[in-house]
Amino acid sequence: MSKRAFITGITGQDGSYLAELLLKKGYEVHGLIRRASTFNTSRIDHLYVDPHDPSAKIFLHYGDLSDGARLVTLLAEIDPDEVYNLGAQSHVRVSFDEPEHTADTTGTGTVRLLEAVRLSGIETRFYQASSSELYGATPPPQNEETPFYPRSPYGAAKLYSYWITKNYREAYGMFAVNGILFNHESPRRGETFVTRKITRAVAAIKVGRQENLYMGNLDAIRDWGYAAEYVEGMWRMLQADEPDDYVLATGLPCTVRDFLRLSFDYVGLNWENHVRFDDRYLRPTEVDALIGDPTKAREKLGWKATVRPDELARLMVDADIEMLEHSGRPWSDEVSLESWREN
Ligand code: NAP
Ligand code: G4F
Repeated sequence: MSKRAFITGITGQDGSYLAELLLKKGYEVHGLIRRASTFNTSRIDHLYVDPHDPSAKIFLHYGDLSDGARLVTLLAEIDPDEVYNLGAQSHVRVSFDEPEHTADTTGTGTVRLLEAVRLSGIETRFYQASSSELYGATPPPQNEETPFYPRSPYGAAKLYSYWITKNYREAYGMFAVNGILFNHESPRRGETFVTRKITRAVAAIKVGRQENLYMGNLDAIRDWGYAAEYVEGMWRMLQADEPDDYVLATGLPCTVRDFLRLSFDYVGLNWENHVRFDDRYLRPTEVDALIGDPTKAREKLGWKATVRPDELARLMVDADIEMLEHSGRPWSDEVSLESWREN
């Protein structure tokens, strides 16, 4: 019997990589998708098999983290061995515009799902997508012992989710863990997060379709890793003997300015000729520096990030150039990691 997993946020960056990973490992994968008037499954279309086909191992179910009753019904029906809660309003800047919605999805959504696990009476392991945004104003390096000080409605909602996950572990003996993940990116990254915004613009400028790129704070320091590697860490957390919380990070600092330079340099352009300032991209409160210490994940889970920010920038720029130049393919990161190392 293959294991069954349930993923909220399966249509997002991480959900798509996690679904891929679990299918490769022989899992039956069930994903929660939101009903939308347009298709919102482009990141997982390549994985989809018609459920009438007996070889189908991926199944999609309509639902929403705001709808607790639906979550109970679904979990009782699917009876998964593992639940990955990746669904969220995940954009920090947007959370200042939509604080209530962010609290409802990114915060209360987590307790709805935990309650659904409890009320449906299933035995399952639970992964919560916690975030380095929890550290907010606390200076780096940050590890599992570092105090939290969130700086946005998104960070505050994730803080609630972190604690409620821990509480269900302690109160009900649930195998529930927090993965405290530092920023991780890929060619599937949402287009308005800073790395992807930069690499898409570099591609467009390179092929002559764009002149300028408007940006906010270039001084922020982030610890940027490659998303495909981080989903392996999520899975490992649920295979451990005991439930615990782990930081996943590269440990390498990089400013937004550094990432601009790396991306523009790669195609032979000077970033300073194209980047302009626009205060609409500033946040009312900023997180200045996130640099993770992933020692615990390395020692206890054997997990390590291997892709450095310079490789990440090259990988994303190439994928965006290819997408612009010829592909009908929506996500062109089939390029193997190995071939990147050779370049
Ligand atoms: P993402 O690309 O923005 O994906 C978010 C997913 O959540 C999408 O599938 C989205 O569905 C779904 N979603 C949004 N609102 C929902 C709702 N009300 N009910 C059900 N599903 C909903 O995010 P990501 O980068 O993959 O990140 C995955 C998770 O890790 C998120 O919880 C994020 O906050 C957290 N995280 C991310 C990072 C990072 O650097 N990427 C770091 C730390 C933590 P639609 O496709 O329909 O919009
Ligand atoms: O790419 P960002 O929008 O990501 P941010 O705020 O670090 O959040 C991401 O990582 C978190 C983990 O630490 C996740 F929990 C969260 O879900 C999300 O995935 O911005 C990165 C930095 C910020 O300091 C921002 O102020 O880039 C700066 N920035 C400068 N100009 C910009 C821009 N960010 C965006 N999105 N757009 C700009 O034009």
